Amino acid sequence: MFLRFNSEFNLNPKHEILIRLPVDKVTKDRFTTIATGSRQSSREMTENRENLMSTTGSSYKVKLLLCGPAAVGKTSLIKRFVKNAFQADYKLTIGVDILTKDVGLRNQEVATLSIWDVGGQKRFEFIRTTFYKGASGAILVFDLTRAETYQEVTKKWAEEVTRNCGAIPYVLIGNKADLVEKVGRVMDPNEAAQWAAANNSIYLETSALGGQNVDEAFIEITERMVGLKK
Ligand SMILES: Nc1nc2c(ncn2[C@@H]2O[C@H](COP(=O)(O)OP(=O)(O)OP(=O)(O)O)[C@@H](O)[C@H]2O)c(=O)[nH]1
Ligand SMILES: [Mg+2]
Repeated sequence: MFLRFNSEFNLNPKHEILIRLPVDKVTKDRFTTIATGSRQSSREMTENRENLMSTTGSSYKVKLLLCGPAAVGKTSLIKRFVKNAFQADYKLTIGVDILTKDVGLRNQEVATLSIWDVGGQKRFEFIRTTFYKGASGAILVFDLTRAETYQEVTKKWAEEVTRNCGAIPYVLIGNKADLVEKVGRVMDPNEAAQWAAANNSIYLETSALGGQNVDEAFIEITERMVGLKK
């Protein structure tokens, strides 16, 4: 079942949003919402569907949010984690995209993550908190080359997640670590680490381009969500 929106987002009619509602037994009650623009190719849609259907026999099913301002690399981190791929072109996420991924845990059990990739563009602000319901954890992402994104994440996004989800675990990520050498440090990583520690969390620097710390970040948040780590 599909709902179509376009006028609400003031988008070109071609960029309509599809929201796939929870479907049927075929997907074994997987989370099935996939809201995306026409920019998502049919191949990606198919891959999403395959991801939804490939998970079986997991011990935990948890909803994970990827939050943070536009173009910090949320979609890229997920793509690296789920498909081990990277795309240099920026294609903004319209509304939200959802993928699932099974994660093997150190206690030999499996957690099925439903990863909600929340579009960070300001134009989606009015709708995005509706995606937060039922989340067990969040990855908060900022861009190591843009200091203002750190401010936005630690002030606005963290507060928004807590307000809508309660005190769920999260991990703070500074992404695009591969660019730090070229651009230089635009914010103090110790400040990020201290902020994370003060909020009972940890801070990691990642590169979706090279893969640095990407798996580690997703495994860290998964272990926190299922209670294997505090
Ligand atoms: N060099 C480098 N570029 C990156 C990295 N991660 C993402 N990018 C680039 O940054 C741009 C934005 O990445 P996205 O993953 O689309 O950003 P997003 O946070 O999903 O953006 P919204 O969907 O608008 O919220 C793209 O051009 C990516 O290729 C990284 O680790 N290193
Ligand atoms: Mg995105």
